[in-house]
Amino acid sequence: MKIQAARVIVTCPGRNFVTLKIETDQGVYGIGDATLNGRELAVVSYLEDHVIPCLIGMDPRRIEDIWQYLYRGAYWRRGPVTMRAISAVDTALWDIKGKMAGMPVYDLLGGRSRDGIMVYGHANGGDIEETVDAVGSYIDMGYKAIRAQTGVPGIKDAYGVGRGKLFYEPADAALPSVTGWDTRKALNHVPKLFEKLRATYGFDHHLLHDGHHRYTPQEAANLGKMLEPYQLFWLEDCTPAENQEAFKLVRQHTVTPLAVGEIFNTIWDCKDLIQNQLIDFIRCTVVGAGGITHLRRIADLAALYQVRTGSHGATDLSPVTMGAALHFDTWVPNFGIQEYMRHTPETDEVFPHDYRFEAGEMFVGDTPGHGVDIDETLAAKYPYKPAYLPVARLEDGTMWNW
Ligand code: CS2
Ligand code: MG
Repeated sequence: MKIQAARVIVTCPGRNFVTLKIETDQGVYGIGDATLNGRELAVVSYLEDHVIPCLIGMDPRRIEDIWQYLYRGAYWRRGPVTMRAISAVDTALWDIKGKMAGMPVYDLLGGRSRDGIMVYGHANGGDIEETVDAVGSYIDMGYKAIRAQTGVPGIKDAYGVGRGKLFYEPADAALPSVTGWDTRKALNHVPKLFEKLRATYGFDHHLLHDGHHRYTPQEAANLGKMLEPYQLFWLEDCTPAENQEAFKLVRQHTVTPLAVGEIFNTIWDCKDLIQNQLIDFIRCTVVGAGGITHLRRIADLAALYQVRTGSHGATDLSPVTMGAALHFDTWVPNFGIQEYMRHTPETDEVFPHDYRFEAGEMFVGDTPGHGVDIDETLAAKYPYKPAYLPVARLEDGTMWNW
């Protein structure tokens, strides 16, 4: 069996997606997601110019060997561009293997560990009242877990506050828009949101919050401590994770569970945080961390330390990633939660899929492979549109972490 052709499809049904389609000489094909929000075309070139020429003629059944070939063979290891390209190949190959075997990917991995996948949605609002209402509507939709973000008085476009209620989309401009940040104001405000949420809805639902890399370790520790009475499911990206020692300081001061990893690419980014038991949830996902083959290694390492998975699932990860992730989640023993930001109806149409949402959980179907396809004719109607994530600046103009 041989890989006969592979091509990259770029489409923008409301937002940009990069998809790799691998075709075999036996008529079976597989697809993988290679979307890197705001830097999409770098991965397109990486795949078209440097990966696809090597793939032609290879045996698509050798998933592990092809993974090692692309990782070791590049010499330049890791990084978001390389690892997204590897992930797209890997995901497409698992799709092909599933189709060949007549089995869904979760069965190839070892079978079901659970029926439904608990997901969390994003509730946000311009102020506390609006966010409290938004959380209420997620509860009405059946969600068991909800991420809550709110606008902060005095901060221009605080992180996490979108325009739409269901389709929060941060990459919103042809050049990065400028948002503001002020840690003091956020620290005054965020605990009040959770106080109000618990007073309004009680403690039956899981609540989550994303710090989006904004706080210093000391500030993050302070926030975690202030949030303790509200029993969060997790506090995410409370401080940047390049210097992982920083999490020691946070950990020493708070029992609020910590989640990190949506921008990690490999097990090497996760290793110290996991082995030193500095986090509770690892946020790596299929597209971000080298596909199913590599994510499995990360989850197995995490399991040794009772760290659970909590895969990134923002709208910039295509339905292909969502499908593959849900198969992974259906199997992985140390599953925690899955993020689920809904895609727009246009996106769902371009990527027909068999996963579905019901009562706060997602369910995968039994279609062989990962169960997500791409309608290429429809995809061609939505050409690429440059779109960037915002940047953040402090009041005096200093660049901060968006
Ligand atoms: C966020 C993301 O979902 C999350 O937790 O941090 O929305 C993130 O900002 C985007 O994926 C960036 O592309
Ligand atoms: Mg996040």
